[in-house]
Amino acid sequence: MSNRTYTQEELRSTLAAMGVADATSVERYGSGHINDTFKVETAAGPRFILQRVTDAFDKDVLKENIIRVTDHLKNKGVKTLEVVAYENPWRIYKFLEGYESVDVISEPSQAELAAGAFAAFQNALADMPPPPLRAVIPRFHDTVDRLRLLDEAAAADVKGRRASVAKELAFVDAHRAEAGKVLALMASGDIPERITHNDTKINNVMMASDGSNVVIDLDTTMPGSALYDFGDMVRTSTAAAAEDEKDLSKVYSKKEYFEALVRGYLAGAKFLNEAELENLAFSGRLITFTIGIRFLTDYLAGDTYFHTAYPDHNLVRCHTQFKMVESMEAQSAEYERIVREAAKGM
Ligand code: ADP
Ligand code: GN1
Ligand code: MG
Repeated sequence: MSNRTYTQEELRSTLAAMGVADATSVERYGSGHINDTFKVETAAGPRFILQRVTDAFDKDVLKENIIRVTDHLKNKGVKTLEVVAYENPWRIYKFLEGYESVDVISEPSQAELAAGAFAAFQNALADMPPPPLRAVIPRFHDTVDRLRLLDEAAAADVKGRRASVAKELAFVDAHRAEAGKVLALMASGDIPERITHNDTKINNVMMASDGSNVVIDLDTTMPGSALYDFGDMVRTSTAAAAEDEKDLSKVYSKKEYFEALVRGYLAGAKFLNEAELENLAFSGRLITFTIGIRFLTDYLAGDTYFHTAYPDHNLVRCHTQFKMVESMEAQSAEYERIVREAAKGM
């Protein structure tokens, strides 16, 4: 689904058909990997985000989820995305004026704030009335299933890339044993299912200079584990460099960002049980490993899922993820200690 192109005419007629007839400019926007996102300026003044959602989602389920989640948050007085129009595969949101997202954190306070934002988001959705939100992509964070999909892509080898990724596949093999740990704890009931965001990448929280924030990219909000949300925060919010940094000496997990993240998350996520607390540090390694597997799978499959800007973009991203896993492994005793200390004060 990468890099679909659109004519201005197509974009403007889509907008007009959805009630925005006075667009003065429509430009690609942001650095999301999944949807096609555009910033829209209008003659009357208000700005909008126009998005075409990926074909990888079940779009009817997605629309229903987005409307239920944003309505629920709005009713609780939590600032959220405002849907202006939604006609699959397109939707229009109000532009969040005064808020910005970053791809890499530059100070610990941003990690603390983002973690608090996602904890508040989980708290606000804890009392969503039934029925449960349905999955837009089944088994989204199921690492064992992601390994199966990687094995399939490696066996099919549609682009003839397998021989060149022997080292990466060996890294995966060396980590297979840990893949099912959280799944087993969920199956036994030790780790509860909660409504979670499931894509807590740092650029999915918009921040304002006064410290207020809005959690965005609600596409994967559905039943999941708090550990997956925390893990993805560790993956992106503790990274010293961009997800596609080619110089791996710059890529590592920063302890002071991890400390800030734990502080921010535990201050808000009072609901965590013992098994969740015990696995918080591990969840960072697990989700980072899982996303690395997904980038590698997409590389082998011919770059059909994540947006890419150049031919080996997904492989470069896989390398940063595996380097982050190694960095977290090297600091695992310290990371475990940080969580234990912070949990004492809960
Ligand atoms: P993707 O699923 O492809 O990541 P997102 O919904 O996260 O798409 O949007 C991509 C980027 O666009 C975000 O990281 C953010 O910078 C920007 N963005 C999305 N929605 C809004 C909005 N309502 N107002 C301002 N910026 C937005
Ligand atoms: C995607 O949509 P975006 O860019 O915020 C992906 C996440 C990955 C992330 C890796 C729906 O996030 O799961 O962790 O890329 N989202 C989806 O950067 O697959
Ligand atoms: Mg996003």
